[in-house]
Amino acid sequence: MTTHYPTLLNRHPQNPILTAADWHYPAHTVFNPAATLLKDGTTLLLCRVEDRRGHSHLCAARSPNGIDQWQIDPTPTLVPDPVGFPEELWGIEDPRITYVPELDKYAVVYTAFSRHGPGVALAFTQNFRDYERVGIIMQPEDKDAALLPRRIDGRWIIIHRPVSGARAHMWLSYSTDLKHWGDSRIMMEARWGAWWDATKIGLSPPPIETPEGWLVLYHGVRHTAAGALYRLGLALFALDDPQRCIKRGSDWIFGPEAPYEQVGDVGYVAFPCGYTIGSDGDTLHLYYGAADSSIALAAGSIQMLLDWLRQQP
Ligand code: BMA
Repeated sequence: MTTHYPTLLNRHPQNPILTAADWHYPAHTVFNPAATLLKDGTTLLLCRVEDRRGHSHLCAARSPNGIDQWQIDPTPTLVPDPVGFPEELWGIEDPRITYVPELDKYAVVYTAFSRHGPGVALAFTQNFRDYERVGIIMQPEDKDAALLPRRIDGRWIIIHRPVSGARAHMWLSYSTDLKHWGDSRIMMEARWGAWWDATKIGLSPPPIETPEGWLVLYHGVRHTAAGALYRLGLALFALDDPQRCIKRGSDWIFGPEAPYEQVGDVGYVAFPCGYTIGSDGDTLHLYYGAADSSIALAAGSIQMLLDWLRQQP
């Protein structure tokens, strides 16, 4: 698409970088992956895999360069456990990974699809093979959650997205033990009317910690006569108080414009759940689900995202 708007995130020419055809066992679609860089420099994606029942589980894919040569687990990595955790009855979806230095563990926050709707669940892992489940931490309807990597003023913070009536905003909740959450506060509201992010917004990947604040990529859902359009925007929150929004961009910065984002099980969806940061400390590798069907990669500069945000009205 020709445009005079700046391109802040560049699609990788090999997109989509992963599809169900790469899997070693029957998979209908693979999308909405969480991402992290392991200590040895390997990129790990925890991919949402949907089967032909419509239920999802998570499967890890590892690559030395984050682009290709993916080693995909031969069997599902994290499968729903509806006996021990009834909230996982209809699958687990859309993970977000946060490495927590205090625990030397990765927190995986995911959507547990219960009989009563989607809620937020938490598990910890050190190796992406063995998981300790905390279980459901936010009852339905709630999703799009991620943990911040450290305590602030002694408390852990989770960002999540409960639905209230027809509207859905981003909230923050606090905990001292990572199991019991409360003191919930609105972090950022969906806009109204014609806005690209009217009515329903949600966190995309976990916030990016920068010297200027927590850089948050969030998705906005625009309902049109043709269906929903998922696009991405930016906002910055105070490092010592993530409830405080320093700046919110007006324009969306990334939307479903490539064919693989427009055509699939759910067309016109670009849905990132994870990123890695390059060795220069600035290059953002954003991993996203394309049209609820495949996995794609886009790259940008964190500094350029911050500069763009600063220039927004
Ligand atoms: C959202 C989430 C995502 C999905 C998107 C588009 O509500 O459920 O898993 O990618 O819808 O279908």
